Amino acid sequence: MHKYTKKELMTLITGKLRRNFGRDVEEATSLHMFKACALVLRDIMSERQMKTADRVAVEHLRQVHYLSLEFLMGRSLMKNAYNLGVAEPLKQAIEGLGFSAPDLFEAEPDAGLGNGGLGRLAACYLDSMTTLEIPATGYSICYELGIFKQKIVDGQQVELPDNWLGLGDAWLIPKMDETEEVRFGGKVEDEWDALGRHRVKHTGYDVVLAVPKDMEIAGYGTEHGNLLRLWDANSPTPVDMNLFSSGQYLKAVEQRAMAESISKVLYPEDNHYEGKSLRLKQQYFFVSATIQSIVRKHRAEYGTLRNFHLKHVIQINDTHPTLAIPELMRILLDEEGYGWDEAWYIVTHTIAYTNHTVLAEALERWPQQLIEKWLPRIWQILIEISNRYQRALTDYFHGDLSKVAPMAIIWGGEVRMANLCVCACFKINGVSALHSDILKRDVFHDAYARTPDKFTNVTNGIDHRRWLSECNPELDALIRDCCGKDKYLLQPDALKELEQYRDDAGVLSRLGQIKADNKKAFAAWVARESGVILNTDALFDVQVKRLHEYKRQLLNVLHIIYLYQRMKADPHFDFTPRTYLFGAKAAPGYAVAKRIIRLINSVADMVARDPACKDRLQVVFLENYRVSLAEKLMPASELSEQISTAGKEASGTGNMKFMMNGAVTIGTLDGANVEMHQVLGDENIFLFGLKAHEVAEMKQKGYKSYEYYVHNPELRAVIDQLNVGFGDGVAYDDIARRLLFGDGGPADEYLLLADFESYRDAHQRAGLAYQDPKRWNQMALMNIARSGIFAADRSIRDYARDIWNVPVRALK
Ligand code: CRA
Repeated sequence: MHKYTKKELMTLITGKLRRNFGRDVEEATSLHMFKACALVLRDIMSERQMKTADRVAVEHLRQVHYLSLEFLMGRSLMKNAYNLGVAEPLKQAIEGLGFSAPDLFEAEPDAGLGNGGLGRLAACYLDSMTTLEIPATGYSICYELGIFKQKIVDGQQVELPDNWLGLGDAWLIPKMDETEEVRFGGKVEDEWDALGRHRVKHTGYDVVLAVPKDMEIAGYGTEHGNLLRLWDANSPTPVDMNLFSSGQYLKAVEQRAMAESISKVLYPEDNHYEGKSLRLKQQYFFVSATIQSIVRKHRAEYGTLRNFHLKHVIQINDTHPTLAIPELMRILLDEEGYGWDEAWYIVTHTIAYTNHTVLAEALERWPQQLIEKWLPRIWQILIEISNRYQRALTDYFHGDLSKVAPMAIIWGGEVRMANLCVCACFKINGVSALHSDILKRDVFHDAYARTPDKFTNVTNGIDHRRWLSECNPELDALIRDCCGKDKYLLQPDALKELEQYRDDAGVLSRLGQIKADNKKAFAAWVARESGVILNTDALFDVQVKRLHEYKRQLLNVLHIIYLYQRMKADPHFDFTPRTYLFGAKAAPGYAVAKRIIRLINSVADMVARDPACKDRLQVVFLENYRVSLAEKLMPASELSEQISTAGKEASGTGNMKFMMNGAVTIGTLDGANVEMHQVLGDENIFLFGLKAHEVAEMKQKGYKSYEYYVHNPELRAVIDQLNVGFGDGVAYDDIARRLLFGDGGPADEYLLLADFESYRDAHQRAGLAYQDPKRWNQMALMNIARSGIFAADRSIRDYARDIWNVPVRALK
């Protein structure tokens, strides 16, 4: 592998400045400089990716296609430099050309093409698939606007557009010649040719062009290169072509607007389904372009699709790309002329489905009329799949409608995407052990009984190179000293070797010092950005994730109010000083979530104004939580809040980032916390709350939140204060009502009141442990040492072995 030097990189960068921007270094702005650096790295990656593509073609290798409506990539300059092994020389080259390297890295906008965990997971997996040398391609939409930018104005969330492409497009290579055509609307008719052969005739449709914008993906310590293919929606009709005919003209304008709106904006809902026709069009646009593109290349290489399932596996990230199933059927039936059974065999041996949620409001159920109107041929195919499945189920369950009905694909005028996946996919996986169990026992119980071999688990993982080595260089240095240099970068299990130092006072105090330094660095950044001064002597207690009622940010707030009240009532109340940090975006239409953000800000304000809280209690809401903010925050965090109602968080991945950076978790036995607890033991995690089965039982019996309010005077005082407010003139009686009476839905749906006391006790234990630095540092060390199983490399090895059936890079 060629090792680029500072000098070489300087030459390459100045060359780009001159050729692409007509500038000498002296005239270049930092934006030119950023783009020039990106282009230099892009060239290196393109070279490698093309070699990989050649090898895949020559050796006829089996390929993975990862379809996801979201890839939350964050920044790429540092990441790519790191993976290419040029991080140091690049920094030197930038400085050598008279620019500040840190400022330049900071100038890059986050590619925010995702909402939360699901989108970030896809990004981490691209890194691991490439590092593990799997021939793989990611596919998504090239949204012009990523996840909105969040401003807090008067304590409330305001959304601003995130136009990332101005600089972000430096990473994208448009490939006009690989444009695909996607059809919407029109009508389909049966036709027979002179020989009596049946054909489907589709007429009167609108065409949207899908233009690929490819992003190169570099792996760590390998020449292997993969691509993320982002589809940009374009209109095929230049508007003025049809000026002479007014009907045509208006239609052309309409069509143009429709086409261009498709890739305009990412839907900002996390874990929530909204049956909007634009979203359906996004899904089909992306799926159709992707499948056509894979099929086109396959045909060119093999001249037949008969071996398609042998050469490709398509992994769909949740149900959002489910239309890949009927779309591949359509191509095999209508374009290749295969019979139903042969087409179905290929489809059902190609596509695998990852489920990411059990929340009812997130399950996609598309209204029949919407699909019928926009995707008439797909609709016909769906009916056929649904009918055949229903006959098979009726047979299998001896006509028992109580089994058949919940499993049906088309039912009550809706298409149930998860059921379609369960029917057609050869594997179905959940994303943590607990979640996969819930899928088998509960959500897909009867499907599991019929086809148990389809169901499996792959616990989520994170890119430990980004989320540890890159973002926490001091900790990386300590690990290198203790765990055999850089071995852990490709063998995350090597982190275990840290355990030998669990009683080593030197290592423990160094670990403590690293955390202290990272807290100071983070506080300095917050001060620069917002003017807020964080108390770095206090325990950094952090809850950052999307705002969702099931994630229970509100439980955290209730407990903070409790601490405040105790402190006010008794100035000698003994508790460990805490700096509470929150970061969370709420979906713009999720009113309750937005109220909770405002509540956090009201409480933060009250605490900040009260001199009694000085040096003891601080609450700060970090604006615009995003990947690049998380990279600064994780290394500085000490207590990680993972407090969802048990059974609701499919996995969580933030929990793993905290753990790897030596934060200790306070959490419920939910999602991957269960597996964290398994490796950590009771002594290295602060568990509390009801277990998943207890939650179910309590709901079954009839949960009455009001009883907790009546019987626990401290909790009562907290909720009463919601009614009164916090000194800024805003009352939160709506939230109090929701907890006690339900405000339309069930009272306290997520059992905050039931878990309150146990949560408070866990906090007490955590506070006490923090008073003993040696014990705390030891816990931190054990968390880091045992976090290796949460590396995305491990997840991808699981996928490769249990689902994809592809070889992976061997460990040296
Ligand atoms: N919101 C789950 O809620 C999980 C990620 C990635 C989520 C998280 O618990 O870690 O997926 N589910 O598996 C989801 O998006 C549509 O469902 C998430 O990010």
